[in-house]
Amino acid sequence: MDKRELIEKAYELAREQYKAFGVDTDAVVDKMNDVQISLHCWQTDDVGGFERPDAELGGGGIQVTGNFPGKAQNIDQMRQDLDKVMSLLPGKQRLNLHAIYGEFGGQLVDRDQIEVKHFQGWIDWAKQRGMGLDFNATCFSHPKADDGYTLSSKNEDVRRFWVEHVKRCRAITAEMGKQLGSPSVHNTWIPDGSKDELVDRNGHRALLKKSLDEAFAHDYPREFMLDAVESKLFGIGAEFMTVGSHDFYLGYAIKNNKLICLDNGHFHPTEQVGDKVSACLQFVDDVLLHITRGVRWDSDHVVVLNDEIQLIASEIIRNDFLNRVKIGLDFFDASINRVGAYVVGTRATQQAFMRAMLEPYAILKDFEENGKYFERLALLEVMKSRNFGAVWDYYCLKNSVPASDDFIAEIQKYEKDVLLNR
Ligand code: RNT
Ligand code: ZN
Repeated sequence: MDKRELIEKAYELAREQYKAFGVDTDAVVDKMNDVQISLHCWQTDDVGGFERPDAELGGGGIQVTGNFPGKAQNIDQMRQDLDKVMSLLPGKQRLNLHAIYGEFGGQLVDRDQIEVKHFQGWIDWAKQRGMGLDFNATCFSHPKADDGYTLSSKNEDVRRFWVEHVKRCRAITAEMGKQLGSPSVHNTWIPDGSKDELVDRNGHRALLKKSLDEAFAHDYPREFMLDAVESKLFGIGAEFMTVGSHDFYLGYAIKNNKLICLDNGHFHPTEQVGDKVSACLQFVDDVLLHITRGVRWDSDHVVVLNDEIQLIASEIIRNDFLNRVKIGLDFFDASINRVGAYVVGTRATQQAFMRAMLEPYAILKDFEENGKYFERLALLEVMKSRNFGAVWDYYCLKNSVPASDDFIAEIQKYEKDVLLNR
């Protein structure tokens, strides 16, 4: 039997098995089109950016480790990698850019000077591919971020500089959304915090609120852009206190009708972002996710299909929240083939959503509401061993992308032909 026949046969059997649980696998394969993932461009170059040649991630408590060969060193290489990644992913994705990834034409354009023209190339590139774009202010890896504070800085010049940067980033984001006909999300994350005892927490938080109010003063139509704010528990070098904590940003988002960005590396390890989705969505219209894998800390390992990611996806699907949750990725690993890392992490995220869709939710909910808790637990366990891989492979086949492990050989070839020649 050839591979295609094997996948189709396995799918037919899986379809019958799932049908017995009241799950329509054909509908699931179609519904997967609604899961649009915003690909974080920074996995291709370790959050370096193109402001300066050989730029490296600096400061802000985020770190990339490893030096696997073949990192994208310019925009062409990054686009080549992104196209390769997308060719190995089923479904349709968006692209998530940071402000340091503009086309600056070899000039040093400071962050308070960036304009739409520096991103027009990306907009055109996305348009050709029928993709939406998302955007992020880059409030780190910059001399004006070196003392640990940006939007909450007590140095008025520094604070104003970052306010101007965020304002410009929002204008660029709105233009992206306008030209591409799909709202672009602008996310603000800042590294601000203190390594050690800080006595004026309130002062910095008041400054952050003031800066956000200034930077967000201009209202853009929702069909062009949406603002998100990203909280964090701590970062390296900001262990003692982080200005933009979850309480701070959730409050800000609720009061100002913004999106709260939940990065699952940004909480205490026993806290689950999956549990926060339905809590936040009682009070904000939309949530932005940064899907990642923290290993002991916010290490941004490549996402794998683990319980944490599954709960996030399951909560979204169980409650039909797909239209209120924007799905972004945020991991960066330079110790293995970056394109391979990208594909593994994105596929794992997609798979979590597919598994969530294959859950017999109506039956489980019925057990729950009738106090049948053994039955609920048992069925959840049984579903773990159903043949979800057969449905996944069929979905890949239908999307003309490699199924099963076939993408590994493709990436090995790309490594040999492209990455190792850089
Ligand atoms: C940092 C935040 C932030 C960044 C990216 C590069 O802790 O998670 O989202 O990782 O913006
Ligand atoms: Zn993040």
